[in-house]
Amino acid sequence: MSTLTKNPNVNKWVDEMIALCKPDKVVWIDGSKAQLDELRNEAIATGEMIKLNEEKLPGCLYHRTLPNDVARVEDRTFICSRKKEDAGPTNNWCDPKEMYAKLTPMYDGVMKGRTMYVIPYSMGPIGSPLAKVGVEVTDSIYVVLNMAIMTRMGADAFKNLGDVSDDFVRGLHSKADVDPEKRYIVQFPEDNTIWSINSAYGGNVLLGKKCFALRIASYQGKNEGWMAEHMLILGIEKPNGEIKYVTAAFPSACGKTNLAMLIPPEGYTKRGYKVWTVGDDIAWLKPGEDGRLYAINPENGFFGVAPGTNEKSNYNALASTRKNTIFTNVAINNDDMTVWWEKLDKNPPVNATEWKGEKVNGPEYVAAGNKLAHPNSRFTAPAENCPCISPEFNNPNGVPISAIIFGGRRAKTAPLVYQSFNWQHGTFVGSIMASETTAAATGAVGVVRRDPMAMLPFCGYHMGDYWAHWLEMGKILGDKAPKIFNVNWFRTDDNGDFIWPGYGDNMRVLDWIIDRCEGTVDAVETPIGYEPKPEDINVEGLDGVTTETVADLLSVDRELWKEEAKGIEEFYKKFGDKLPKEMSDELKALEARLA
Ligand code: GTP
Ligand code: SPV
Ligand code: MN
Repeated sequence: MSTLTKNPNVNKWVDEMIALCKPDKVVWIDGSKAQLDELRNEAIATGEMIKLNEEKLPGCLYHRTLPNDVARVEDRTFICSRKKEDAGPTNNWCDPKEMYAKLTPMYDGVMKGRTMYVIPYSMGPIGSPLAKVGVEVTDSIYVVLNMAIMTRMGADAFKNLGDVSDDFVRGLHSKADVDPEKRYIVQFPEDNTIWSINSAYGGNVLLGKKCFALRIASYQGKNEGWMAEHMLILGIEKPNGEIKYVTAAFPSACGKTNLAMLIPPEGYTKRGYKVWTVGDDIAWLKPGEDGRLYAINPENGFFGVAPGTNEKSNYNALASTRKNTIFTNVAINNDDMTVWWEKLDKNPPVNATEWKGEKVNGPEYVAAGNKLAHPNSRFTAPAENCPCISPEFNNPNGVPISAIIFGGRRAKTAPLVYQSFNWQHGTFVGSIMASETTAAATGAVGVVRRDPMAMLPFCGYHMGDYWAHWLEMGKILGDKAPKIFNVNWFRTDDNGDFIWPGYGDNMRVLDWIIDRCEGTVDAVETPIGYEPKPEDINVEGLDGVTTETVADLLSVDRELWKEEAKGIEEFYKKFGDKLPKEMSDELKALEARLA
C-alpha cells in the first residue's frame, strides 16, 4: 500500500495494475522537486532525454519519439461505451468486454524489467469545485515529467480526492514496444477508465489531456450539467481596466495557442489594451451562481506546436519555453545545445541534429526541401512561465465568459467573422464547422473535413447527444448565455497566400466581437449570420490590408454556401434520429435564407 494515500479505491486499483503489468519496481510520484530531479537525471543518464544548454535554456530537456509515433492516432482511438449508439457515428467503438479482453494480454507482464510510476494529478486548480482527480500509471519517465508540467501533479491531488472517494479517472499507459500495429488509445467512459498502449507521444499518453479532460470529461459534463471543450480561454483588458473573457474552439493546430497569447497591434497597446491567457487548449465550463457561464483551464501548462512560433508570431509562447520546458521532436543546435524549428528564425543551425536524430548541415538540409523539426513537434511549458498568464489562472471559480468563438482553416467559404443569431443558431454554427486537417493527427494534411466544435476526435459520446447537451445548456443559461461567433483567419488569395495577417492582428476581430457583446456596434444581417460593416474592423496601421480587403474577407458566396448546405445535409444524415430537431430546423432556415 502506498504512503501517499489511504484511499482503498486507489490502492486496490493500483494493486490490480501492478498484478497485470508486473513491473520490477513501483514508484509513487509525490511531486517533490527532489523526486523529479532524480527522474530527470535518470532520463538523461539513459539517453531518454537530452539536457539542453543550462544558461540559455535552464531546466530544459529534449526528447525524440519514434518516427512512427509523432501525433495522435484517430484511427486507433476508441470510445468503449456499453452500447454502440452511445459512442455514435463519429467515434470508433468496441464492446468494453471485448476491448478489455483484447488488451489485457497485451498489458500482461508488459512492465517486466521496468518501473511503474503512479501519478496522482488534478485537472483544474486543487480544491476548485470544477476540478477532478486522475491517477495515471505509466512506464515512461517522459510521461511523468510532462504530467509534472501539464497538471497539478503529486500528493496534493490525493489530499483533494480524500480517503474514501471513488471519483477519480483511472489511466493505464504502457509504451510497450511502441508498435504502431498494436497501438490503442481507449476510453471507457462508463468506467472512468483510459487504457493507452504502444505509444509514447503527447495526446496519446499524457492521459490527463485529451483522453480525460476532453473524452471522459465531455461524458461526465453531459451527465453532470457542465461542458468540456477543445477551447482556449483569454481575457481582453480594455483601457478602462475592465476584462472580458472569451473562449475559442479551433481544431488542432489551427491557432488556439496563438490567439490565447496574442499581443495586440501597437495602436491597441498604446490605448491600454492587453490580452491575458487563461488557457490554450481545453476549457471546462459550468454555470456559476450568478447564472453566467464560467470557465477554468484544467491544465497547468502548454503542450504547444513549435514550428511557426517566433518572437513576432507568438512572443509569449516563445518566452514561456525559455526555462523548465520539454521539447519533443524539434531540431538541436549542437554548437550550443539549443533548439530550432521551422520559422523560429531564418538561420537553421549548421551543426544540427534533425528531429529523427540524424546529424545534418541545417541550411543545406532545409534548402533541399527537408524539415529539421517535425511539423507536429511540440514544447511542454509551465503556464507560470507565460508573461501574459492571467491573474485569474488559479481562480477556483474560473472566469465569466462573454463570447464563444468557433473557427477553422477554410481557404474559401467561411468569412473573417460572423455572429450567430442566437444560442441555438450558434450551436448550429459550431456543428457545421469544417477545417483542413493538420499534422496534429496522423493521416493526410490539408483535407477539409467536418469537425464540429473542434471536438470530432475528442467527444466521448454520441455527437447528436452532445449537440442536444449544448442546446440544453443554452436553455439553462438563457439571456446570460455567451454570444456565439465564427472566425476564419485562413482565407487565401488566388496564389494560395493568406489574405488576413492573423496573429496579433486578430485582436481587431476580437475588438468587434467584444463590442457586439456590449451592444455598442451595429452589424449587417447576412444569410449566415451577423457580419461587421467592413469599416467597423479597425485596419489602422495595417500594411496592404484596407477596408476593401476586409469587405472581400467578409463576402459570402451564396453558390459556395448552397454547396456547403448540401454537404451539411449529407453530414447530418449520419446522426439519424439522434440529430436534434433544432439542428435540422436551423439547416432548413439557412437554406431558405440562401435561396
Ligand atoms: P493544438 O495544440 O494542436 O490544439 O493547436 P492550436 O489550436 O493551439 O494551434 P497553434 O496556435 O499552435 O497554431 C498552429 C499553427 O497555426 C502554427 O503553425 C501557427 O503559426 C499557425 N497560426 C496560428 N494563428 C494563425 C493566424 O492567425 N494566421 C495564420 N496564417 N496562421 C496561424
Ligand atoms: C491536439 O492535437 O489538439 C493537441 C496536441 O493539442 S495532443 O495533446 O497531442 O492532442
Ligand atoms: Mn488541442
